Parts: sequence; C-alpha cells; structure tokens
Amino acid sequence: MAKRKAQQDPAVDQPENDKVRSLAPFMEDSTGERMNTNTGLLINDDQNSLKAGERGASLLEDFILREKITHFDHERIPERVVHARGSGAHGVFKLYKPLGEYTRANFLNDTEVETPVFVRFSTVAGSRGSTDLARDVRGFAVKFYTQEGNFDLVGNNMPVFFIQDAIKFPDLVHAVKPEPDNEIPQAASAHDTFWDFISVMPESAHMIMWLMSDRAIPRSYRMMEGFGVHTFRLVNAAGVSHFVKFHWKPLLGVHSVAWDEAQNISGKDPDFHRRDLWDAIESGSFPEWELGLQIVPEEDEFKFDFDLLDPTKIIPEELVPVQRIGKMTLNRNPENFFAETEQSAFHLGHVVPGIDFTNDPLLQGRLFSYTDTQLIRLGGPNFQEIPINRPIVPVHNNQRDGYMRQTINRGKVSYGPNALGDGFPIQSKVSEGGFASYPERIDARKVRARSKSFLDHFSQAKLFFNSQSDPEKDHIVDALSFELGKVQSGEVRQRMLGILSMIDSGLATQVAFKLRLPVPEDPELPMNRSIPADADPADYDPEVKEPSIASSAALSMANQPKDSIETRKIAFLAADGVDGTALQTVKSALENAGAVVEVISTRQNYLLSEANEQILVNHSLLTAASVLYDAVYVPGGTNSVAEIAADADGVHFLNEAFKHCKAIAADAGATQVIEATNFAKKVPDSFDDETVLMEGIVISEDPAQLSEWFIKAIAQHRFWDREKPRKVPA
Ligand code: HDD
Repeated sequence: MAKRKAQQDPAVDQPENDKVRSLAPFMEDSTGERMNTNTGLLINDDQNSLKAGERGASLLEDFILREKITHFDHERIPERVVHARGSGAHGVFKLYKPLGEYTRANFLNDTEVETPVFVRFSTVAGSRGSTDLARDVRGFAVKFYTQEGNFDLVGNNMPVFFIQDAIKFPDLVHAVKPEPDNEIPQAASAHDTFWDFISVMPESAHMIMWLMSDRAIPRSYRMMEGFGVHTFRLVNAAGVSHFVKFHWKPLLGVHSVAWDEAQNISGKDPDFHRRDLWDAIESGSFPEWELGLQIVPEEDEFKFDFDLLDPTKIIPEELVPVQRIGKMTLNRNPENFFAETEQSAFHLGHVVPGIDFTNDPLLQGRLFSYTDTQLIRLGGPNFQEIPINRPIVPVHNNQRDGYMRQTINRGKVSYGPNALGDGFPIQSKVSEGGFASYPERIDARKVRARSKSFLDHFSQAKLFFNSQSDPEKDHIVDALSFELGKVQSGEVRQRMLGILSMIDSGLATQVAFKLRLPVPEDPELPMNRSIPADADPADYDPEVKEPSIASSAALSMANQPKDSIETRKIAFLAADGVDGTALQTVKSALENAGAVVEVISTRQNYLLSEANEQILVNHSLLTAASVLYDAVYVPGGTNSVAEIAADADGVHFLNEAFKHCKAIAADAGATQVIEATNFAKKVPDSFDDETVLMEGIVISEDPAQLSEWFIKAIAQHRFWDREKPRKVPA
C-alpha cells in the first residue's frame, strides 16, 4: 500500500490490516505528479480560463474550466439526517476467548484472528460543522470487517433511548433539531420543541437522566462507554439462542468535562474531540475499549421486572455481569475524511451468522431506516461498493447496475435459479456459513399497540439518579435548570417538573427553585400523549414502581478507576526566566507517566530559561485556554512568575482551571501567581498525600515531590467538591 508521503508521516507507525490494504488501489497521491483532467489530458494552464482576448468574455468551449467548476459544484452530499457531526478511525478487534457456547460468528470464535474495524463517533443533533462539545448523546458506530461479511454495531454512549418505538423517531428528531421557523438553536436540546415533546412522553424519563448527566459532555471520545442499546440475540451452531446486550468499556475510564467548560471549548476549539482522537492516534496513544457482553439465556426472558425488549431499560450489571470478551484498538487515522468517514454507511441490519435480532420495536424500525437513508445520502443502491463500505470478502449475487456501478459483472447470467450459469452464484447451507434467521415462534394478531410491560417509565430513571454521586446529582440539577431555563413556555417547564417529581422529589424541588416555579404537590401521573386515538388514556398511564435494586455502581462515573494520567494534557505556564530545571523535571515525570505536556507562554515560539536555554513554546496565552487542558503547572523563576502573574490571561487560565475543578501545581517560588488568583484563600497551608488528594492543589519546592503529588492529583480527574459552597468565578 502507498506509504504516507513525507509531510504526512505520523510520529508512529499506524498498522495496516486487511481492510486498510483493500483501500490501497483506490488511493491517489499527487506528490511528484503532473496535473491532468479527469480523462487524463495533461493540463497546460489551470489558472486562466479561455477568453476572447485578454479582457474578453470567457468561451463556452473551455472544457477545462467547465470540468473543474462542475466537479466543484457537485462536491457536497447531504449530511446525515442525525449524527451528521462525527469523526472516524481504523483499528482492529481481537477476541480473548472463544464464544462457541453462545454464537457461531467466526470472529467471536477465533482468538488468532484480528478483525479490522472502522469506527465513527458522532453527536446526534448538530449539523456537520457543529461543535463537538454540545450536550448530546454520542454515536458509537463500529463496522467489523469479518471473514463472514460486515457486522455493524451501531450504538451510542448511553445504554437506553428516548422512545420505545421507531415510528416516533422522526418526531423525536424534529423536536430536538433547530426549530423550523428560524433554525435556532444549533446543536442544542435547550429549546421549547424538544422539552415540549419530552414533557408529554414519559417513556423518555430514563434517557433524560442520562442526557442531563455529565455523560453528555465527554472529555474525549476515547473516554466514553459504548452500548448496543437493544437486546440482540447470539445463536450458536446448535441453533440455541441467548439474549445479549453489547458494551464497550474504555480502558482510559469514563470521564467528562464541566458544562461551563464545554460551552467554552465550543468557542475555543469546536473540533476538540475530533482533534483529540486524531492526535492520540498520530502520537501512538492508540485508544482501546474492551467489548463486554451481558448474556441472558432464553428461558430467563421474563425473569426481570422490566422487559428485555424495551430500549428504555438497562440490565443492571449487578443482575447480569458484563463479561469482557475482547479488545478493540484504534490505531490508524483515515487518509481522507470524505472518502472514509463521511461516506461510511452503518446499518444494524449488517449482521453475520450467529448474531440476530429481537422484537424490540425500536430495533425493528431501525432495520429499515439505515439502508433507506444511505440511498438518498450516498446517491443510490451501490453505496456498498464505496471502498470504506466494501466487505473484505468478495461479493457475488445477481444485483446489477444502478447509478455509479463500479463492479464489472462478467457473463450473461444475472438471475437465479439459472441453468446457463450452472446455478451460480449458489446459496450456502447453514453448515457452510449461510445466514438463516433465528426461527422464533410467532403466533399473534396484527395490532398497533404497546405492551403493558413497557409502561414502567420511572423505576430506572430513579435507579440512575440514585446511583450518582452528590456532585453528579448537582450537575443533573444544573443541567435541567439550564435547559428548562432556556425554554420559553411556562407550561412546558411546569409539565417537566411533574415528570421530575416522579423521578425524585428532591431533584424536582431543586430545579423548581432555580426556575422559581412551584413543585407540583402530590404530582399526578405525567400526561402521556403518545397513545392511539381510540385508546383509553388510563391504559397508557405509566406504571409507577421502585427500582429492583437501590443503586448500581456502574452508573456513576465517580466509581471509574483513577490510577492513570495517560494521554492527559497538561499546561505549563511559563515565560522568560523560568526555572528550566524544575520545568524539565516535572515535564519528564509527567511524560513518563504517559501525559502530554504543552508549554504556554506570553509569546509564541520559544522562551529563555534562567540559564538562557531555549525552551519550545507550544502556544501563547492568546491561542490556548485552560479549558483545553486537564491540569496546569506553574514552574518557578522570578521573571517568569512575575510575567505570568501580571498577565490577565495567565491569571484567568488558573482561575478557570480551578473553577473547572482541575489539578493545579506550582513551585514554591511561583506562589506570586497563585496569590493573584481568586482561589488564593482556598489553597491549603501545607501539603501531604491527604490534602493533595482532597484539594487537587500542589505547591512544593521540590520538583520531584511536586511531580509525584501532581500525578496523583491529575489521576483523580476532577475535584468536584470545589464547587461547594459556591463556584469560584473565572
Ligand atoms: Fe440511528 C444514524 C445510533 C435509533 C435512524 N444512529 C445513527 C448513527 C448512530 C446511531 C451511532 C450514526 C452512524 C454513523 O456514524 O454513520 N440510532 C442509534 C441508536 C439508536 C438509534 C443507538 C437507538 C437505540 N436511528 C434510531 C432510530 C432510527 C434511526 C429509531 C429510525 C427509525 N440513525 C438513523 C438514520 C441514520 C442514523 C436516519 C442517520 C445517518 C445514518 O443513519 O446512516 O438512518
């Protein structure tokens, strides 16, 4: 395969795999080449159109001008109707142990095979150019290129969904997208139509808790879980089926940013997540997730107090543990965003033998929607031939022609059965790898209806809320107060308070306080307008019950491992006269622990240390901001410290880092800077393991000791207790 050209050479080798190699024949590289037209004609002048005289009109004859402009005029394709904003990467999946007991899928049975994958992460509501840091669900779509064809796991970073039936998806999306009269607001759910819809759709209560939690503002795509959401089936070689829920567990843990920070990042670097994913792969810090399965035997289908087919429910990990069965590593950036990421087409109907569907009505509707949407977005039925979408196995069938057909099918026969072609292409027996749908028994009347077992809308919303730490609960209150605060309609706000009261009265009271509205006393069941015209509304009243377990540790990010600072970005604030030894000591210690250090100064390019050594400056205070980093350190050095302390942006950098609850370190000789901040009074008088882990602030005259404490503090990710009793301004 063509190697990347010198100017694109990444810092580390990004491994190839069968899928990546299959893309090679489609690649073009102009380095060292002459320019020609699309028909191969060498071009003599690409800068001046053909004219009747130097100042005369352009001539229609100019086929070079026409070709260039025509191609340009047709460059855009429709963006995805949802999940338009996204980023992709190549990688591999490796299985830990064979799963023959549950599935006959080859790639889940052979631990020797490395299955190539392409992954696309996305936000949902925003358009292609919108900010990465919107409060939103994140898409987590994985295409496995297996030896039995493509398997797409098209999930989200939240394990449940807003609605229980796919027929409501267009309504949900119309409600959340910018309002149709003025296209306001972009990439945000904080507006009337979204909350109006939610306020009359109590089935969304559980998902709303996730969406209002910090899960909706991830620190990085690399630090999110992924979920297949629906219950699927695994089917083994003997035809025995088990129910399964798919999980992706990030090895870096699950972490988020603060909401105020998210809003700032949206201005400072709207590509924050895209850049983070790209940079991590370029630098060789390949993101990793373990694939987890929750497996439920068929006979246990009705064992739970919720319906496995209801996509607004999780199976708590306490009831069915997640078995980690393999690892996905993203180790290669795409060569071309449009060709690969934008043209990738996912569909949860892309399955392999051994994986099958259930009757979840949301899943069933999705099985129609995804191919349908590619037909308009990618322009016709041959989208599967686009290089990124092709399976790594050859395709033989009798489908023919259509716009932009690439394959040249040989022979006269394009139908089956046939005798002229000796019957080829032939079907495969199940024993030869042929796919056969799981023969689920169905004996039913044709109805448009909702199962009564789908009417418990609040128990898991409660479970989620109860499982959060105090700071996480506060953030949910803040998020709801923000979102409903942006809503104009008093009725919508009031109805939402009714829904919140059903989840947790304390939650409803706190949000009501911020909105200065009464909490509904003795709340009635929220109105459910999502019912058939002829139905008795009472038949659709939510069933109010308590969760089967009081709380679930897996639902809180507070329980994530806090033992690593790998890939965390640390800002060093320094200027001329910095103590170069301290700076280098702390830098080496952090880098050895896997962090990325960037020096930020009052001016660009370089600075001079006390000892007159040149130190590379990555950014000036104009082009960087604390919201783009996980922690900040101020080295000593009299002149450097004085310059940073006198710079309003330097002090603001620290104030903001404190406000967003990040680890902060300073040399003992740099306290002048700390004294200039709003949080000077909150800095402990002395430092030891305990204060550092409580406060997240480290001051020491010994760079080695400082590094040790600072690393521990950064690994905590955030010190949310700082937000109490009130946030420090920044
Ligand atoms: Fe969907 C895209 C995930 C419900 C219809 N969806 C899309 C993507 C993800 C999801 C990750 C982006 C794929 C990519 O990167 O190209 N969608 C979900 C999840 C759902 C869900 C986890 C609920 C469990 N979706 C859902 C329903 C419908 C759709 C109920 C329609 C009935 N989704 C689509 C779509 C999209 C899409 C319109 C837009 C672009 C695309 O498919 O390729 O067909």
